[in-house]
This record gives sequence, structure tokens and C-alpha cells, in this order.
Amino acid sequence: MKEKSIETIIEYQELPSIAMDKADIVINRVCWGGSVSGKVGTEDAPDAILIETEQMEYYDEDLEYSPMKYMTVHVSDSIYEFDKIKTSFSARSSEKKQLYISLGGDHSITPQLTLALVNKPVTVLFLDAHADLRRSYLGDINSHATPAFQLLKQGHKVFMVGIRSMFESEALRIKEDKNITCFMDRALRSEAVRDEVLQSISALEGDVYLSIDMDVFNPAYVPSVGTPQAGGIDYYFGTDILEALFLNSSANVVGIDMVELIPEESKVSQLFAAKFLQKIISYWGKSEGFDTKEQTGAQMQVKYE
Ligand SMILES: [Mn+2]
Repeated sequence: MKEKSIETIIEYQELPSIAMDKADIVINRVCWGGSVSGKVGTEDAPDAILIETEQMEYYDEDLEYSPMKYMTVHVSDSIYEFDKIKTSFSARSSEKKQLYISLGGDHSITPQLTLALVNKPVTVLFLDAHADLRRSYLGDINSHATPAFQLLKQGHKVFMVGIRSMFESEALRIKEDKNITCFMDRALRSEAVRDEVLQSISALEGDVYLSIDMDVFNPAYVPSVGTPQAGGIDYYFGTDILEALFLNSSANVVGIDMVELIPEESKVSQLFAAKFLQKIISYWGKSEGFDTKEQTGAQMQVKYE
């Protein structure tokens, strides 16, 4: 296991990181945990997750291919300042189709990332235990409790899944705001409702930004997050959501974030996130047809076995 230090180069699956504008996959490290009101440590998650990707097999056992044989990757420098998040992708390609994944950091980073990536209203698929619809929290409009409100203010539609904690004013907003679709976590106990969620995601059209607050998962799977909440979805429903989104050819995924994880000693939380990150890359690669292209990806440059 590598020790985290300034000198250590953090990579995805120990694969070489190439220039942002040349890579198929851009992984953005947003080490911002400034607004967390619960446990602290979300700023350490990007590196902890990437270090655990070294434990992952290159082969995807579900999709039956090795994504990184076909794709290249860029891992960004760490971003430590909130104001710099919105310029995260300024060196991205202007022509090539790329996948932009940001590892947080707390949930306050999401509206900055949509500013970085889109300049028109999109649908934000918002997986979270909390509604995050406060106007401000503890005096801060850019809090981890306000991103969904900020996204609505930017003109986006918010499609929530897994919600199981909210303030009364947030509950009213969900009922009244036509730009919010919300599937409460408890309703997801029903297979029919889970199918309805997946069908709705399969029917999304246009640009979609995916924000994954890791507290959407049951704490038995992801025990260490900023504000854990009883209940929650499991790993396989999470991957079903990825499948529904990426197999939907009418939806264009403009960016993804994974936020609120706090690295912990057992490493279960960060291993879960690393595996989920791999699934995101794998489904995107499949949806873009990389598995039928030439094997010129990052893994081809690695000597192993
Ligand atoms: Mn959240």
C-alpha cells in the first residue's frame, strides 16, 4: 500500500495518466471538505479511492471485457480551493467525447462542477439519502446541505433517488417544484417501484449529470460518509441505475461525481467506491462502443503476470 504524500503519484488502477485533452476518461480529484457538518475527512477521499483501485481486477466480470485495454485516463492534480472547482475541466478536449468523473469532497462541489461542465439546463440524477434542498445551511449557501437547491437555481431538473431525510420545507419543495422528481428510499423496498425508477432513467432524454452522494447506499455497504443515514440502496441497485443510464442512447452523460465518502481503517467504504468507479467507467466504455475498437488503452502499456 502506498503512503499518501505530496510526492506520491496517485493513479487509476496503477495506469499511466496522460494529458487531459487526450484521455478518454478524466478523473478529477476535488479535495474539498470545507462545508461538512458531520464527520470530517471527505477531502481525503479522492486519493483513498484511487489507491483502492489498485486492488481491482482490470477485467469487468459483468460486462465481460477489460475497459482499460481500450481507454486512456487522466488523473487530475488535487483541487484544494472551492473557487477553483468551476475551472476543473478547462484543459479538456473541445472535440473528443470524454467521460468526466469528479471524486469529492463534500456535496457542495456539485453545483460548481455543473458550472464547469454545462452551460444549459440538464437533468441531474441525484442519488442521495438527503434532499439537500436547503437555501443555506449554518449560514452557508454553498453547503453540503444545499446542492440540490443550487442546481435548481441553475435551471436544472433534479431527479432524486434514495431520499430518506429532509427538513419540512424541503418536503414541501419536493411536492411543489415541477423540476423535481423524487423517489423516496422507503418506496424502493418494492420491486415494482425499483423497476419504475430504472424505466424512468432509461427514458431520460438529453444531457444528464449524475451526482452520487455515497450516503445513498445502506451504511452496511458504505459505513463511512459525512452524514450516515439508516436505510439506503444496495450495490446492485446502484449498478442497475448505471446500466439503465448508460444503455439509454437518448441520454448523454455530461459528468459524474461521487461525494461525501470518508476513508476509514477497514477500507470497506473506499473499496466500494473504487469498485463503483470502475463500473461507471466500464458501462460508459461499453455504451460508447470502446470494446469494439482497437486495443490502444492504458492497460496495453502495463507489463503484468
Ligand atoms: Mn448530499
